[in-house]
Amino acid sequence: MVDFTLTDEQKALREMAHEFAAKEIRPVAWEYDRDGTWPEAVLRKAWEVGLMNAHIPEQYGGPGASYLEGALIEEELGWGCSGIGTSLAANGLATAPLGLGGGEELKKRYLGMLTEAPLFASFCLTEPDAGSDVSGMRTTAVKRGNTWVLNGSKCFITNGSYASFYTVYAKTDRDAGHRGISCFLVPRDGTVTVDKKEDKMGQRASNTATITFNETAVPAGHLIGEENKGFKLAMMTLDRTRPGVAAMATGIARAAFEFATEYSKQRVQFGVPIAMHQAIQFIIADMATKVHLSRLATWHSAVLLDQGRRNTIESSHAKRFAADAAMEVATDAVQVYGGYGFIKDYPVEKLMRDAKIMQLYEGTSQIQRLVIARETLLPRRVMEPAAATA
Ligand code: COS
Repeated sequence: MVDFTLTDEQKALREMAHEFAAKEIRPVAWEYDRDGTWPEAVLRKAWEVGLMNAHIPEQYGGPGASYLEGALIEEELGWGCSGIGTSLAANGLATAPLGLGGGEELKKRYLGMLTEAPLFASFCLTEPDAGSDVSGMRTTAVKRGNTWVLNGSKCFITNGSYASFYTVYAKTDRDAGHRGISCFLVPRDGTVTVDKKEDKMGQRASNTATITFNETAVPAGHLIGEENKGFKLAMMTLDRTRPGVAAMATGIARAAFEFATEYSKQRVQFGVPIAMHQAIQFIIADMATKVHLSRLATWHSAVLLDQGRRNTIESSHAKRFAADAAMEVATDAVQVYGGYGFIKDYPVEKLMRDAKIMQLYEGTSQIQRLVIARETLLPRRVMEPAAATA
């Protein structure tokens, strides 16, 4: 049966996330954007009300929200401010590989750490010379006795400056391409250097840093999943997190659509509100359609995970469509505002800057198309294990 009706609990969760976004995020979002500062007070409050780490299962102290529920939260946070939303969601990305492949001790300790205090973790995949091409990474991990020793640098790491631990991908067999990558849990210690906080175009409230590992040793038990199986773990992680990114993009698009709609009812040109002109009505109509379809694609990709099914193509559909739609809708919102849209005193220029990253992070729109094309032309037959909740 196909049914998009939310349960009363899901509606209440969405309402709670919306209230938080309206009362705690919106009033300060433009200030944090201007200053590019870490929104610590907001993040702490979000942690207290349970809007961080929603994905962590109950046995590790989290609420164990479903992927659909996670998407409901992320759309509201994205509506409030996607920079702050990204900071709030990044623990989900960092801990997804841990939930999928981590040993019980590791999960207890590190998932538990995030639910006991408002702490952060980061996902370390991208390198200066290995963005879309994950297999090109140069960070290495070498086994020495009972430890793994990591060396290398990761860039564009969300929450990197504030993370207490990192999930890090490294080459454990340099000559084996994607079959020579493994994933490790790396606590922050004296051998981990954090630098180069990026000065970004948008999502300026989120922290983005470079992390360097210099002879960083972790116990053998910190290997997540199997040795040399890290690439698949990364792909399975992205299957699980792209619905959340699509939800965040839907939130940006919805915010831009709402601002533009309201403005079009108030702005008078040629003697009538511009909403009376068909030129504007058609822009508003296309915005409404894009928000609606972004949400539908997002929910579908999340629900498949909740049913324990593979969602690779659906999560790429959702991420690609919602990210491109957010960019288009935010750009059109600026168009509806006319010259005022270009001015920082008005809200939509921030949304246009924020939307851009949605087409870039967690796989560019071109990478999503690549995945969609491969899944269409040459579908993988291997069934992955049922989705874990983290
Ligand atoms: N789930 C499980 N396994 C997957 C998978 C998925 N979604 N996608 C691919 N795999 C497996 C393949 O089945 C293949 O397995 P074998 O080793 O058994 O053959 C292996 O992984 C390699 O797959 P593929 O040949 O498709 O890998 P490519 O190197 O061509 O890369 C892309 C594929 C480009 C899609 C991948 O590198 C990618 O997603 N890049 C973008 C990374 C990204 O999003 N970065 C953003 C930063 S992270 S915030």
